[in-house]
Amino acid sequence: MSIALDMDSAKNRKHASTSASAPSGSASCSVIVPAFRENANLRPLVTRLFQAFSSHASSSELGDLEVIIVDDNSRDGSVETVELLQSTGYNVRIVVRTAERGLSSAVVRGFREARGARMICMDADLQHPPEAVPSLLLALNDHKSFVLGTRYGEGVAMDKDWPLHRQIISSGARMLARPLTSASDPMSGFFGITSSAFKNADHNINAQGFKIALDLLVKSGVPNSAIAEIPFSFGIRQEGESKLDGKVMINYLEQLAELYRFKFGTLPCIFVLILALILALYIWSHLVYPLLFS
Ligand SMILES: Nc1nc2c(ncn2[C@@H]2O[C@H](COP(=O)(O)OP(=O)(O)O)[C@@H](O)[C@H]2O)c(=O)[nH]1
Ligand SMILES: [Mg+2]
Repeated sequence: MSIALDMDSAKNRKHASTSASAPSGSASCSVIVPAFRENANLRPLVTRLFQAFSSHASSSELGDLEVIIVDDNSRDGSVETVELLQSTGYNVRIVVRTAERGLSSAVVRGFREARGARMICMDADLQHPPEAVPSLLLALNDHKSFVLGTRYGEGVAMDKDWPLHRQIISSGARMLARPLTSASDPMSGFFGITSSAFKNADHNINAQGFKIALDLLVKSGVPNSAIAEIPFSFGIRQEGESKLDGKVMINYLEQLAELYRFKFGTLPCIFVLILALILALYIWSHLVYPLLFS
């Protein structure tokens, strides 16, 4: 059985000593799945992934697949589900973290554990279609070291049904990331990276950051020409509930500030901020104020 347990207490240590074992075997492709209380989604996710992988026309080019679930001690039967899947021959393992929590750090942990040269990250809740994974994996090659599943590509009209305020927030958020990357959907949680590009970023990664794909895009130094984009339709969560809370905008702005400093340096950022403030003051005092109050 391949179950790795992180330990933060004597009780867990005792449990770990009986059930943990080192992973075995090799893989050329790794799929990383951060998961918190996703037991009901794990079986359909893993079976659909392997089905999509083996039935793909280019499956021989892809080689072997491993799936790594990074679970934050959900205690909802996820471990038992993975054991069952393993016993029926699926190359899947689960890392149960007990000392750490958080989506980005779970993804980073999975990438560090992975043995594939091509690595994909996807949600457990089936909002990212497992059937699209082979296309993302195949998009990674010597010239493309990053692939993004984009919700804004051709043929995908993902936010046309959203209320106006959500559409404005969504395009505003993407616009703010524009100076950092040309990618159309850098906030996507469905993305892939080669193991070598990941190693380039690893020492700078902010594992507490908000959107890990955006962090990796900036910190791996992957040029815009090396980013592939695959449009996909964002599905509906199948089971369980979203773990996102109301602080998303603040978390996103904090992450942008860090990435702007990383990419452009602190002084240029302060300079641009002061210019933006002066411009905002000018617009307020010369255009908005006279229009509203005179
Ligand atoms: N390991 C781990 N996974 C998480 C955590 N928060 C969210 N996830 C997983 O990350 C994926 C995306 O989270 P979700 O709540 O669906 O976000 P949403 O799709 O933006 O609503 C799902 O597979 C979650 O189970 C966390 O703190 N730790
Ligand atoms: Mg989700």
